[in-house]
Amino acid sequence: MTRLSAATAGALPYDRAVVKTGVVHLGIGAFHRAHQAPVFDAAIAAGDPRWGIVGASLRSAGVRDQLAPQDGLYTLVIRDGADERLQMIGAVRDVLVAPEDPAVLVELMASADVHIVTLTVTEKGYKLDPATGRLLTDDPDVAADLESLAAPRTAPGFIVAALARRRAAGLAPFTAMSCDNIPHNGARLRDAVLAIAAQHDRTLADWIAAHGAFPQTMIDRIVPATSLDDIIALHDRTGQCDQGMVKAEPFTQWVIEDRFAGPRPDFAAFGVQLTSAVAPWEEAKLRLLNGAHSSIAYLGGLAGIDHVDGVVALPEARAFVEALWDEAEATLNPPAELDVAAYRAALMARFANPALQHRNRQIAMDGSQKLPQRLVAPIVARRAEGLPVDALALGVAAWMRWQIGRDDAGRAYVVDDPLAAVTADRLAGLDDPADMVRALLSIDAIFTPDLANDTVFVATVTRHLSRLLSEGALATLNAWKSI
Ligand code: CS2
Repeated sequence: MTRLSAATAGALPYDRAVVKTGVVHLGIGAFHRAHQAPVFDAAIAAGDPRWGIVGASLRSAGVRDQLAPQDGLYTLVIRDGADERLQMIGAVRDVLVAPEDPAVLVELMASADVHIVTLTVTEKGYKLDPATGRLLTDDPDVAADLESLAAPRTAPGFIVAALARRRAAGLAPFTAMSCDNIPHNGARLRDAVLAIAAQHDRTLADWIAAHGAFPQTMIDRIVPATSLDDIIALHDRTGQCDQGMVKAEPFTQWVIEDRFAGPRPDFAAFGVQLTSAVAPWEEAKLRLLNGAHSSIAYLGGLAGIDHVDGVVALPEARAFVEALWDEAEATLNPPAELDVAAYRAALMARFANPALQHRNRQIAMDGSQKLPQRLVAPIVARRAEGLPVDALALGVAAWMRWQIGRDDAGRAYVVDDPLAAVTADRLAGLDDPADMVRALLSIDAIFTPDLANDTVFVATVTRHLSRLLSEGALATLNAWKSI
């Protein structure tokens, strides 16, 4: 079987030999390869070779082992129903596995050619309490980085160590750009970095605060995990085995706060929106797209439906999603350029794309980290106005039901979440829905004390959870209109 590599790939539209490493990406999973990397690739192809990427994995060697034999090359497979488009991406020059040699990564991030450090480390990678934004000082990796940065363990720790070296070398800081789905991602990253820096050297923290740049971003592209079937299908089509391939929908959007510490590509030329106000974009995307996604994932997962498109194929599920969007939309202050009605219609079509095979269980992961910005925030906003939250509360109830670890047919699954032990502990021995709701609402990393005491909200969630437990997710959706 022929493996994709520089020797077997067709010609790229640029000479890889002259490409420099201008970007270090922390957390090089499928999302980076399908979202930011194609933009840097386009910049290189347009004649600016400064924007090659070295990716780093902060935990496992999986991506390095996929990409190293392929000289960093991989195919972006863009799927829209029956249409499929292939794009070879050559921007990734190398992949480092941080724990194997943390110093090598720090040294690279401290080099003069590197101007931007991007991150997709998922919500939990920022080591911040999702509800309060405080650094999780009890986390062993955070504690280690607070003790010493000789061999950093966390993404913010690596950034602090590299910025310290840049400062000592008389270099400007790089721009540190979070590309994760967390609200105010730039400010959160900055908070985590400054908290760790201040522990080591107050003057370093001051220098970062004065000269560093942590732009806020909104990132959007549906990028389901690659399956073995995807790799086989691509092989059947191209005759080459590409273990680093990623698949995505055609839609892609990247909104970046125009705040950089140094050079950047001509982002606007490659479809990226630069703006002074990212928050309204981010809030709309988190509450509409991601809020619906999580709710679909838990309800669909409980009903034994594997993929998102299978859920939105059900008219009752669509009705529920529309109701959820009605509720969420009323909490938004959308940017003038965003036509919310058109956005909603396009979103439903994106969810319905049958070629993506986006697994509900993938989206169900890490719910404790996702719920606050996706569902809890719009619920808090509505309840502050005394408004009902029927649909949003069903999303929360479905998440609660999901924590039990068995679907409606009794099939067991692993609750993949950093707080799984906490939710399991709170639910232990309970079977009354009202008790279960009370127990889970008291987790203040997810919910606010006000919500836990809001009798309307508590009653609505309890009603939904009772029905989910007694009749299952499909029946609950079926009954949606009459609830
Ligand atoms: C999804 C997101 O897995 C999830 O939680 O909701 O990854 C979603 O696909 C992206 O945010 C789309 O931009």
